[in-house]
This record gives sequence, C-alpha cells and structure tokens, in this order.
Amino acid sequence: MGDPKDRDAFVEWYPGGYGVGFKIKRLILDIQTKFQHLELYETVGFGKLLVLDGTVQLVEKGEESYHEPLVHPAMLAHPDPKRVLIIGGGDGGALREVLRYPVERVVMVEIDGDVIDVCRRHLGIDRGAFDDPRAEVIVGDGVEYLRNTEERFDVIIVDSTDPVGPAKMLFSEGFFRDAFEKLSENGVYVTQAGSVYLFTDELVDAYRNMLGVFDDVAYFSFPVIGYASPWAFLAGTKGEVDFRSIDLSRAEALSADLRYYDPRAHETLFWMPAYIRRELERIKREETRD
Ligand code: AG3
Repeated sequence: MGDPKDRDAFVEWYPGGYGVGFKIKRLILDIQTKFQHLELYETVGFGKLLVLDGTVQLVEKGEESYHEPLVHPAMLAHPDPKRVLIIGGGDGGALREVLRYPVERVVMVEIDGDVIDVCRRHLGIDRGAFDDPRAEVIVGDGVEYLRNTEERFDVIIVDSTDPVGPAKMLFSEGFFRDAFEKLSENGVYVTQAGSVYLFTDELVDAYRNMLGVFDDVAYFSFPVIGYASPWAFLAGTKGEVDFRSIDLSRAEALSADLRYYDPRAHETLFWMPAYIRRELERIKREETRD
C-alpha cells in the first residue's frame, strides 16, 4: 500500500515494516480485476511498475533479475527440454525466456486474463512471446489444469504471487504431487518461493512439502530488483536430472544475452544465509529419515 504521506512513491510493506519502494512519476492504471487489485505506475528511474494486491510484480528495468534465475537454471539442468508448462506469469517474461530454447511447445496457464491484457497493452516485456507459434496461452486455473491435463512436461515453472494468500495452494503437498505426476520421466519443477528473510517460514514449509514428493529438491536465491531480496526459489527434480549441474555448452549460446544469471557461476545460486541454510538442512535430515 502506498503511504498517503508519500504520494510520489509506491512502497510495498512486508511483515515487520520492511519496505521496498519506487519514486513514481504518475499512475497509469488502477483497476479491480475479477481476481485482484491491479496498479500500473510510471516510475522515475525503473520504467513501468506493475503491482498486484499491493505487491510489486515487476519493474521494466530489472525484471530480468527475476525471470532469468526462475527460468534458465531449470532449462539448463534438464538435458533436452521440449515441452514446458508455465503456471501464472501473465506478464510474459518467463515465457519469453523459455522460448530462447529450441522447445516444441510451451503452455502458459494464467488465471487472470486482465493481467495478460494490461501487460500486452502497456508493457510488452513478452517481446513477441505471446505470438510465438510454439506458445499456447490459456486463461484459467493452473491448479485445475495441472490436475486434469493428460500431457507430460519436461519443465514446469510456477511464476505466481507469494506463498501467502490466494497462491498458498501452489505450495501445498497436494499440488506438488499433481506436478510430479505430470513431469516427464526426467523433469524439473521450479517455483519462486518468497523473500528469504521475510517469508522464511513459508519457504521452509514449501521445502518440506516438496521433499515429501520430488526425488530431489534444491533451494536457491537471487537478488531481485524490486523485491525484498534475496529472493528464494525451489526446484524439485524427477528421475536423472541434477539441478546442481548444468550444461555449460548449451549455456554458452545464451550467455551473451543473459544480464543477471551467470551459468558459469551456477553454484553461487545455492547461497543462503547460514541460519536459514542450517534450518533447511535440518528439515532435509528429518524428512529423509522417515
Ligand atoms: N511473480 C511475482 C513474484 C512475487 C513478488 N512478491 C512480492 N513482491 N511480494 C510474478 C511476476 C513476475 N512474472
């Protein structure tokens, strides 16, 4: 929520009164969609800012600092991803990054069609991805889609709002089970998992739930422009895929275009503050004992 005393800025307040904000030039759009409150601003230094239910989704100048670590480690950990599913991601940033690979088909299921329309009209960060013949964009409930689809996917990417509120479901054990089932024999599932410092409990819970389902689970973090960083991500694998080692030869072809995620420094992704790493490791020992 913007502070009324501070009308020339938009500030997102996290638990404990930790704020992340941008100076703004003007409000472009303020609408209530069927699902959420959507605001779009022109900022002073970071291009346009998209806000959903008071939480920063992206700024134009810097959104790659989220979309690159969300997409590339998973796409490079899988030996040959051909079919990809994205849940959420209405702005098209994740879809754009996936389409850099020689994939056959990418399905994106976004619940809020208004987010897609607003992003297409005002943002364009998809850079043509929505019109790519390999992409199928579905406006619908990702939870239901995943439960009912007969397809299998090499990579499943969840680009949702936070593990609190309406998207909580996407971090439940039941949902992870559906996702695991719909992965190909060798597959990778990756999700954003909230602020490392400010949503630690949600991160730990999601990690525990994933450990109960996937063959292996990796946690990682990245500094994201516009979010309370570091930001957490979780990756679950099925079969032979090892999320810790990526194919550097395929990465070389992309490296010049990547601004934030550095495939040569892949192992730095796995940094966590010591006390949180200890907590995650403790959970892992507990979960793998029984
Ligand atoms: N991903 C949104 C991540 C959640 C940000 N959370 C926050 N600011 N509290 C969707 C937008 C990027 N495609």
